[in-house]
Amino acid sequence: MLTIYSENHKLHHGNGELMNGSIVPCFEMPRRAELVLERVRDVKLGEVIAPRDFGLTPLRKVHSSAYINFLETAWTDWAALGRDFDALPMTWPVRGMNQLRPPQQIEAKLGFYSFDGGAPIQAGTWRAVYSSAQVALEGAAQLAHISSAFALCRPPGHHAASDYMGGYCYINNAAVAAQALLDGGAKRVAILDIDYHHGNGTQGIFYSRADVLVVNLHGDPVFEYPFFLGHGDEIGSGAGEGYNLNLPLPAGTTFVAWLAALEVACARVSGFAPDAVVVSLGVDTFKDDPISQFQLASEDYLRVGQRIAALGLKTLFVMEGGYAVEEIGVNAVNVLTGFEGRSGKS
Ligand code: OKP
Ligand code: ZN
Repeated sequence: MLTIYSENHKLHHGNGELMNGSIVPCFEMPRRAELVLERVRDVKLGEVIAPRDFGLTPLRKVHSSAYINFLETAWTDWAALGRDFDALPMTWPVRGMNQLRPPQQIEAKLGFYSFDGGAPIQAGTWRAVYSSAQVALEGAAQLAHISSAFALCRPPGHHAASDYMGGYCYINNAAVAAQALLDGGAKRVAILDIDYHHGNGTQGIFYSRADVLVVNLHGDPVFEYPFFLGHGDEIGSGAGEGYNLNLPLPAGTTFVAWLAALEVACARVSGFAPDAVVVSLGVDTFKDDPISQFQLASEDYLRVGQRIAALGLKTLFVMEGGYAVEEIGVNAVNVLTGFEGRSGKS
């Protein structure tokens, strides 16, 4: 399988995040992508290429221009105040507050264009997230000639919606790729999100559309982040009614139970008869993931890949989460070798 990778992800390396009331080192770190790449090379998964530059236009199809302008300029605005530590939001315009007046001050912009404090902005963040989206776009472009590809994106994207960041995500790489596939001639695209967390951003972007089916398997938002989206009764709206499927699962979910949910997800994807599937590939469903509560083992990811291959569709894998850093390479690449019908290693 072809892998697309850009070194530019290293320009983003957040210093710390708030967890359980204290500042801890960021779980989302450059080493994650480096170890996935190392594993891709170790198992000889296939060629690794750098993405071409597809520009901003494809990003603007799923994100508002105001939001993209904010991302591009946020660090400069922040640094102009003499600040040299990571920019993080601290004030959000919640119920009853004015969301119509465009924010002027960087602190106001940070709150306006985010839903949590989990997406720090540094000097290199824009270049890193822009490149991550280009990695996804190269993967989508490659599907014109080949049947599957792996976009080794970092930072991840599925929590980012049309005009907000959060949960380590800025640009929604999977959504950008799905839209690019449609613009390249696909009539229908499915997004299968198997990251442990609900992909609220992806759901939001396509919620009222019937040309993109979004299916999510995730920790039930009654107990798990992102808490405010991802319930089973969110089925899409307007023309998109019936084209969003959430399969929330309880804490402690075993592989057997998870695989049963994947079966339901895959049946829905098949019923949609898409021209391609974009897999939001998070491996934070792993039993030793430091921020998650499912119980998948390394060898289980081989079967995940096998089941996705059985869909018989053009498939673009887009890297999302996974924070058991030492195991992330084996776990992510096991999905890919399982997909190819190769026996990986646990
Ligand atoms: C990003 B992706 C843990 C707080 C969770 C955000 C998690 C973002 C996950 N107590 N903070 O979906 O892997
Ligand atoms: Zn996740």
